[in-house]
Amino acid sequence: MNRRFPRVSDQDRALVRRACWVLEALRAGSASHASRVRGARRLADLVGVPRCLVGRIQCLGPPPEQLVVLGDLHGCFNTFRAALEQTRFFARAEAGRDVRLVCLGDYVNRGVRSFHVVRLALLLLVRFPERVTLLRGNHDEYHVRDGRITPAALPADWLDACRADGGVDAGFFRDLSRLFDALPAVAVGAEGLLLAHAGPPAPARLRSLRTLGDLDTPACAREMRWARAELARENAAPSDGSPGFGRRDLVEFMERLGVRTMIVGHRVVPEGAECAVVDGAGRCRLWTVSSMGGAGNRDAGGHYGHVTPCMLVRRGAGPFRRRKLWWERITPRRRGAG
Ligand SMILES: [Mn+2]
Repeated sequence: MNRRFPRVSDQDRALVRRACWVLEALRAGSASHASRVRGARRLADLVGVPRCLVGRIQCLGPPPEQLVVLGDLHGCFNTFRAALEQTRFFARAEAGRDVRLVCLGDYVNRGVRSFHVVRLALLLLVRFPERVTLLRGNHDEYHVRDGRITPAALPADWLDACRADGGVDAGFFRDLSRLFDALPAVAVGAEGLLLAHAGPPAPARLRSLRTLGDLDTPACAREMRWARAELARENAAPSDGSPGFGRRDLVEFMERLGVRTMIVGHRVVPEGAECAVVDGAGRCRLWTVSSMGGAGNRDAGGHYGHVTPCMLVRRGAGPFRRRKLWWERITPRRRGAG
């Protein structure tokens, strides 16, 4: 079932290095905003801070004319491409329109076109570094030591497919793992918007959370890409040691940092998008979006047939309250038979 791994070309190697360089340049260019971003106690403190990349924190800057958010892709190149076509992202970005894309991570595994997804994501980042944010998911992590590659998340079908296809290029995976390490863990907007792959940091950490800068540690970033939602519970007590969060944990995190809308992927949502009001006052909302799969989607490699792939879109100028966040179904074109 696995599509053969496309041979890594010199162009691909150059693309990965170029993407690393783009992230480095973004960070270097953001140095003058670092103390404001790190020191922010609430997202509203970021008013007036332009788009910038400080450590693992992507500050989104003023709300754009159109924001597109994609959840997990898991090797589904066709849904990725269809989402871009449906929102006319490339054409609008080329025309200099104020459009933004945030991908929530999990580019690889399970689906069969993992590298196509990575390649397209990197091409977008390199072409539009001011418009594209690629967050890191728990699947976007490989460790390479002495030529041995260890994936952080299982199943690692992508790595298995590479192995079956005549061996893995350890040098390429090393470059790629460096790139994945360099991706931001969280994206924030002054209007009260926070995006992460999975969820808030572990509940035990919340009491010591004072500023946005506290999110920028390897441990915290890891928790935010592995967190498991248990909203039916008040406080999560994960038995298996993996970070989980309950409804109250989430509300505490959001209220502490002044987050009104949090958007995550990671958890599979069959409807493609789900919005949960998590506090009694109706101020804190958690959106979860899944952008992979769909019935009969051949890129999905037999997974996620029960999912209706969706994206979140926010449009419109004017005050934040007038900007509606909405979900749209992603409908990839059917490829011809054979
Ligand atoms: Mn995930």
